[in-house]
Amino acid sequence: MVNLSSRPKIIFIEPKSPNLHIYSKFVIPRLGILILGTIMKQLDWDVQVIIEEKEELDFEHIRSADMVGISTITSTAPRAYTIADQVRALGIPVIMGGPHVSYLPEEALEHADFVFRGEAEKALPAFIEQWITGGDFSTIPNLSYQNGAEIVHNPLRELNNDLDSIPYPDLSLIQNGIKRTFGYQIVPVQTSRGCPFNCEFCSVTGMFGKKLRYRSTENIIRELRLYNDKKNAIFFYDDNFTANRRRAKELLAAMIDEKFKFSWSTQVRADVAKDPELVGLMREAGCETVYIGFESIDQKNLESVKKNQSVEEIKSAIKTLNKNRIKIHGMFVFGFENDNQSIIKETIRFANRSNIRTVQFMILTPLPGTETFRKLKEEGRIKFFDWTLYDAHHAVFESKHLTIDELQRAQIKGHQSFYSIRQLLKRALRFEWYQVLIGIYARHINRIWKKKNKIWLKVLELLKPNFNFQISIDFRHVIQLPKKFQNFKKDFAKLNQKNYRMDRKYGNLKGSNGTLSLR
Ligand code: B12
Ligand code: SF4
Repeated sequence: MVNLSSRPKIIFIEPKSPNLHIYSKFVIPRLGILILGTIMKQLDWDVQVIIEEKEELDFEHIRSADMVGISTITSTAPRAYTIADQVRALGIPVIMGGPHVSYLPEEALEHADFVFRGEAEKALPAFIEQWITGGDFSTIPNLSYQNGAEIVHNPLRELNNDLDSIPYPDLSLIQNGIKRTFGYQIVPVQTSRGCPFNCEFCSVTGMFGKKLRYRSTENIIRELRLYNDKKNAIFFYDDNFTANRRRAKELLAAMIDEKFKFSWSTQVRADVAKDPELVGLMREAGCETVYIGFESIDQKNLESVKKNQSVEEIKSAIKTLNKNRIKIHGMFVFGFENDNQSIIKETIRFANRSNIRTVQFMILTPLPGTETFRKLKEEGRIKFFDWTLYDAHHAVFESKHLTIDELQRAQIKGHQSFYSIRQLLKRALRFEWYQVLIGIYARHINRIWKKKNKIWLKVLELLKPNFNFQISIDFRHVIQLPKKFQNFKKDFAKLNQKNYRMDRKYGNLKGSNGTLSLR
């Protein structure tokens, strides 16, 4: 039996990203801890949600909690573990969840008392009941925990098919709500979970299943009414908003009937354009921008990761969406098996010439739990295991035809080219002021990113000629190299001195725990 005050307190934390990414300015939380926080509030707990990207952690304040819940993806896992260690040092129990720890619960249990794998809306209240009464954890679905010397992984519960039973996330659990960007509040709403596709690099299906699950249209509309303000911009967090066209049309028709004042954006696949009526309804219902994972303009690449998408579909999607005045944020990935310098060049040229408003060139990232991770690890091609680098902006594995350095440079080149002054002028001449603004912001982010990652880029350059060994940087950013690389060590030592100077000016260069050093 735990000794608790009459109104126990739980603080949920979303740790900040270790590095800049293209969305850095748009601080929007993931929904998991907001929903779980709402459930805990309904159980009469005092709940607070801290988004570290927005608000610094104050451990004096955290000390007042009876329990701390941390949510993490792969790139924020090291930061999540550091926070967990600090919280546990205060004698407060820590629970953890999110896609990274769902796949690597043993790793997380070195820092947390309990780990929830997969969805937790049902498991958390059941756990809390047992925790308070000092009961039996073996009955709690999805829970991993240490029982003496043994680690126990309870079986996973079937995915919840009744999404209407999940409460609307209470955004007021975040102090001062979600930060406004350019005067707008971006409001996260999720209408479905799961995706019927199974792209090898994606961790969504492992977490949320291949079967699509939907909330009812009435349930969604009721939530949307709470945000009916033209200063709001809804971001539908669905992985594939139009996966079921019939239900998407039903929802869109209801949104049109409501005459909502807000604009919205979401993620769709290129195949959305196969149904022009659907695209027309999206526009009519206020769709501003769609985020599309085009991934590659090389058919072999698309097939190699089972994307189930053709290059023709990409081109047709761009045409149809533009015709309907829906902006496109195109996401391309470098590092697939067939990628070489000429495909990279072609992809960048394609992005520049197509009417895509904003782009993101990412680097294929072997996220734990995915087929890509399994294959690349088995083939010994993953060279860096520092999770802070797993943010789709750092090259961590050897691709077939490109060195790690070349892969990294390809991504930088992509952004430099798409957001070049020349491209910005072209957009200005077309009076696309929003794109010009985003372009200026992207140029700024790219510049800072390169400065902050100077050491990283240098490391890749130095390692280029002899990259046939495995390097691992651990969470304290210690890089392990075979002894024979003495020259490298000297260069590295020089670099590290610079690093100290830059560190003061730009903040931490390599994550939260200090500088890169040789062991
Ligand atoms: C919205 C979103 C974003 C937003 C906001 C991100 C943010 N604040 O982190 C934006 C667009 C900025 C973004 C950016 C990125 N994203 Co993103 N994003 C999403 C998306 C689509 C929805 C997240 C969400 O709210 N899900 C719904 C809620 C209900 O799920 P949840 O938060 O995971 O919570 C449930 C469980 O995980 C668990 N749980 C979670 N936390 C906790 C905590 C406790 C204590 C407990 C008990 C349980 C628990 O219970 C919850 C309820 O069931 C997901 C895909 C997805 N379907 O989840 C990808 C996803 C999270 N993103 C991903 C990635 C890779 C990125 C980027 C690195 C790359 C990129 N795309 O640019 C960046 C980095 C962002 C960062 N934080 O550093 C990956 C992460 C995979 C991984 N293992 O790391 C995902 C899963 C997509 C994928 N393709 O695999 N993203
Ligand atoms: S990348 Fe998109 S389409 Fe592919 S499995 Fe993930 S969510 Fe589905």
